[in-house]
Amino acid sequence: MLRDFITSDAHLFETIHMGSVEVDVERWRLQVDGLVRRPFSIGLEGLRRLPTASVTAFHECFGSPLVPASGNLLRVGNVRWTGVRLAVLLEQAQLETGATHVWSDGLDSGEFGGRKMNRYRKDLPISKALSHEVLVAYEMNGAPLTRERGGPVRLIVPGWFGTNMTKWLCRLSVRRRRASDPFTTVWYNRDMERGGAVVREPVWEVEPNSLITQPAPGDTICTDKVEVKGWAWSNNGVSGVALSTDGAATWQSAEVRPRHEFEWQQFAATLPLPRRPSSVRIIARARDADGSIQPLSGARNTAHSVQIERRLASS
Ligand SMILES: Nc1nc2c(c(=O)[nH]1)N[C@H]1C(S)=C(S)[C@@H](COP(=O)(O)O)O[C@H]1N2
Ligand SMILES: [Mo]
Repeated sequence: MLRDFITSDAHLFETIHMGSVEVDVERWRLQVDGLVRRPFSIGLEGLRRLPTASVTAFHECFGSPLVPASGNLLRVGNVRWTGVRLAVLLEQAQLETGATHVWSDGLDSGEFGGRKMNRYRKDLPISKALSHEVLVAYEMNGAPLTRERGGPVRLIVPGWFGTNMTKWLCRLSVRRRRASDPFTTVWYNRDMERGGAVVREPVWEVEPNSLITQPAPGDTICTDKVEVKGWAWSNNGVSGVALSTDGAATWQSAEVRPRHEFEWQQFAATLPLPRRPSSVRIIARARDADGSIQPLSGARNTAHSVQIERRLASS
């Protein structure tokens, strides 16, 4: 289902914590306030009159914030978003000095993880909020955002986990601290190793990850070579993908397409297969621009593998 460069709406995962929202587009306004000189609100027509920006970006769900992942969920796709740069709206509002975060609110309310909430609230540091790739989007893959995708308008934070991309967006508020709400402080934080120390960090930047799309699991190959293809992605871009057919003893480098914008990158290689009939497990492992490599087990970005059957051609 994920062989195409652009993932169709039908093939893209969906994550909704508390229930989707039917928004009355005629009455919907986005409020921009907080530490700004000129707070304002804007409707959908107003947003559409502002300069349009688009970005192609991989889109990945972190997984459940209640149950730590022990393996790769591969809740991922690659889509094109269109809307207005968040920086354009913040410029119009005129930031006050001391602003450090932008809080984003979604209109959904309900219960999750034993807590009752009347909004979905996330936050971004101001440096990311002002980056040119961050959008207040009203289209996905050239079509208006559907209700399930967070229409009419959602936040898009390319390179960062899906949880940061607030759907049914209704308010952007500029602040001088992080939001102390369940989705920013109780959930979606994790311990990361940084220079030898363990640091608790928000679930922001996506680490290297990859997915084999060809061959498919269980495919039968009757030649002594197999063509392997797939996608690799990471917040800061993937610099290499290595493939193994001998249980991670030896690795062969794949060709990796250079990255444009925040899109996922195709990798491809032709691997030799044993001469005798056997089961072969192909493992793929991506390395990002900082040299960080996918682990072989136990992590949410565990290297993906596909098992195929090497057979002899019937004569
Ligand atoms: N308002 C709101 N925004 C939300 C969510 C939500 O539950 N409510 N889920 C988040 C999570 S965890 C992910 S992974 C993405 C999923 O976006 P998608 O369903 O369009 O793939 O939306 C994010 N934005
Ligand atoms: Mo998610």
